[in-house]
Amino acid sequence: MDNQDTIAAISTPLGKSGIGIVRLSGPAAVDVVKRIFRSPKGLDLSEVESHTLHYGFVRDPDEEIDIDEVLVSVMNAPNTYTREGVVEINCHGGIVPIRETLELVLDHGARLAEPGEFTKRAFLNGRLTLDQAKSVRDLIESKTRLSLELSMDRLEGKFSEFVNSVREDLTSLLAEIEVMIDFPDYENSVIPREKLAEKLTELCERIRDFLASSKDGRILKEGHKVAILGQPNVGKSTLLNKLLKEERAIVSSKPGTTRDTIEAELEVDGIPFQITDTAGIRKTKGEVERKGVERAKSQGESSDIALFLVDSNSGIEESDLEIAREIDPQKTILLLNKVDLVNSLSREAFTDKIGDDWADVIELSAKTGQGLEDLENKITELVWGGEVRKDDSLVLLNLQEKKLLEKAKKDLEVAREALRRGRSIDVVAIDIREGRKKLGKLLGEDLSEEILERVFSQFCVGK
Ligand SMILES: Nc1nc2c(ncn2[C@@H]2O[C@H](COP(=O)(O)OP(=O)(O)OP(=O)(O)O)[C@@H](O)[C@H]2O)c(=O)[nH]1
Ligand SMILES: [Mg+2]
Repeated sequence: MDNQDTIAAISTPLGKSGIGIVRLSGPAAVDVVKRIFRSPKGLDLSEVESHTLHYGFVRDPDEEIDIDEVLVSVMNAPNTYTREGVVEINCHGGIVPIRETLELVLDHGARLAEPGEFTKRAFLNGRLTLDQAKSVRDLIESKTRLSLELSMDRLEGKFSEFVNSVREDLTSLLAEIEVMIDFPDYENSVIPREKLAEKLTELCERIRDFLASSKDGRILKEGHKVAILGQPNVGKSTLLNKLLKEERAIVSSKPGTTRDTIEAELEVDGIPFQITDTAGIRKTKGEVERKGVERAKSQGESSDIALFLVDSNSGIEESDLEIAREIDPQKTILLLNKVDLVNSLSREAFTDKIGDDWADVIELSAKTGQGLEDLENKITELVWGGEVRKDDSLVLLNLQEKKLLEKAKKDLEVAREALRRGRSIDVVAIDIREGRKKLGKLLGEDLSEEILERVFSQFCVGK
């Protein structure tokens, strides 16, 4: 790996804000920036104290024109993200000057960074474990505050900490086993087989609990599924639009307006949701409509939370009862919609007929927004009250890591089984070593260059 060159990239997304950072890392970072920086005070960037911020202009030295008014931060090795010299140029003038600034540093000695190369250098220079490096990716991609916090937890090493501690335990267990293998006659060296099996069981349980907590982490990142269900024309699409605060779905007084499901992302109190508006469910004749209705039903089944709308003006109808039979009341909020209309019936008129063991019953007007806050509160309450809590051990696991952890657990289970069946200790040791190796892999040990490339190329350029 040649880390002698200096890399550069735009390290902020090119959004509308017009503020962006061009970041450089490598031994020549300061020298490169010096060539294109003009300080009104005549400041020399190679003389300044590390980790300080300096005002000035990015200047094209050939054309002798100022490109942008900037703040430059200088961070000398090794106390930086990559452990190399890092300079960040904070541009203010919009996308064009940011691009021009990047081009200038590339013309004056820096090379364009590959995707994820900053993080890769941090990893290779021992600044981050592989796990932490991947967290940076999650951090970049995480959509809401809460999952951001979870990424932060992981960045602080909760995941590595856990894998490390299990691996340490396996290491000492193996050390004892090796003694048993090498000195079978030395009595003091023999650990009772039950004790070994017990220890393996304990480790398997720890991995299992950890995997369970990471499942919640996954949900938090992807969002809980919320399905809006109900007869045609009860106001499902109106509710979707109200929750999203935008006109996503078509609303009309004609029943059967929504023909297929509409999905959208929603954030309530920092929790991400994946919300689905469905076609109204009723007995149908048309083939197209029937398909939509079937999908609506299956949405109801696969969702974490269902919002079941009925029209508070028309009372409970046969189709409502039919839907009610299809869904789990525990995860369903019954919404008596259109309460803004004068003819809306009493709450009891509904619960008498359709039962009241719903997670909640809320009187709502999707049109005016009345009851909407109650609904949002209830949705978050269902999340917090249920299996998803922000727990210390929550981490974000990607699928590959989860699989590897599961396989390590499997190895330990096989070893325990071999112990039970009275197999020789040499055989038992093989699976324990195998499990330990997989945990090592999770920590970024014995990873081939090829795998590393793949992990890091998933990062955005500039990270
Ligand atoms: N007064 C009143 N009208 C509403 C309310 N919610 C929806 N409506 C009206 O009811 C009609 C149907 O609304 P939609 O949101 O299209 O109903 P939907 O359930 O999506 O209907 P389909 O897609 O056909 O299944 C529209 O005319 C809405 O303006 C409400 O809370 N109060
Ligand atoms: Mg609709």
